[in-house]
Amino acid sequence: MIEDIANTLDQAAATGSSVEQISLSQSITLPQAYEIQKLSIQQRLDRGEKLVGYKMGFTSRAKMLQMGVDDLIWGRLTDAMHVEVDEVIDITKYVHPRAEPEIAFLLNKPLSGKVTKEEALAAVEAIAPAIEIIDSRYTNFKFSLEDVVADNSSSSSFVIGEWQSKDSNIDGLAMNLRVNNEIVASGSSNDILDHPINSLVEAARCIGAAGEELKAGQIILAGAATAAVALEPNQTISADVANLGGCQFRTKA
Ligand code: OOG
Ligand code: MG
Repeated sequence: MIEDIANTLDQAAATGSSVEQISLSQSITLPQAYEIQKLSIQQRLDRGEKLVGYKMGFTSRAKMLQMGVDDLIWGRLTDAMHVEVDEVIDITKYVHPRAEPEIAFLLNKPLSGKVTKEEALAAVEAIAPAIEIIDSRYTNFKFSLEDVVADNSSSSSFVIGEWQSKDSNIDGLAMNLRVNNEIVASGSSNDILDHPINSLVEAARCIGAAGEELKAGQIILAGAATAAVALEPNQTISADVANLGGCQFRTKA
């Protein structure tokens, strides 16, 4: 049953088609949901994709309120999910994509289990402004906690801006999401668990509890500072994070 759900979600993601929420027809536990996520991402890895990091979700109130889920979640990132800065994506390949402004950490040391903020920062090689493109595979972007976790926490694509020094200040930075240069969502880096480094601490804890570790060279997305915004054709979407800079991508007309 777990395998069947994992296959269904993998195929939905691969073909950009929606499926019914699992929780409408059967009940799964949170550990089972993470097991489904792992199996469905394994299908991608079996097709040659590489694991490049992890994403944290529901690390801000804005996101919890938008989606009605208030537990931290995480998902896996593969190389095929990476969208280059200025790349033009075809949103017909997605189900109902949304964009959200984030901060990314690049690691130069492994991290796992209970770590302090200082230990987390000591494992950071660089920090960058980022955009996550989330795309729930469930009809109408509706899900329970277990549903979204099984669906790799809606992870779909991500854009990373230029890497900045690990010593960059990331405390209380204004973060904006713009569509065609107009601000559509604004927040602060401290909307992410009071400070984005806390998200890396949580990533080490959660992923450690799942028996995995964050590795040198991996990217960790800290989670969105604002609600996500639905994508439409022919848009330029950018995120800027005060002194960290910004990044952008476009959608095909
Ligand atoms: C779940 C993913 C949440 C974030 O940054 O909070 C997330 C969703 O909103 O569909 O990526
Ligand atoms: Mg996100």
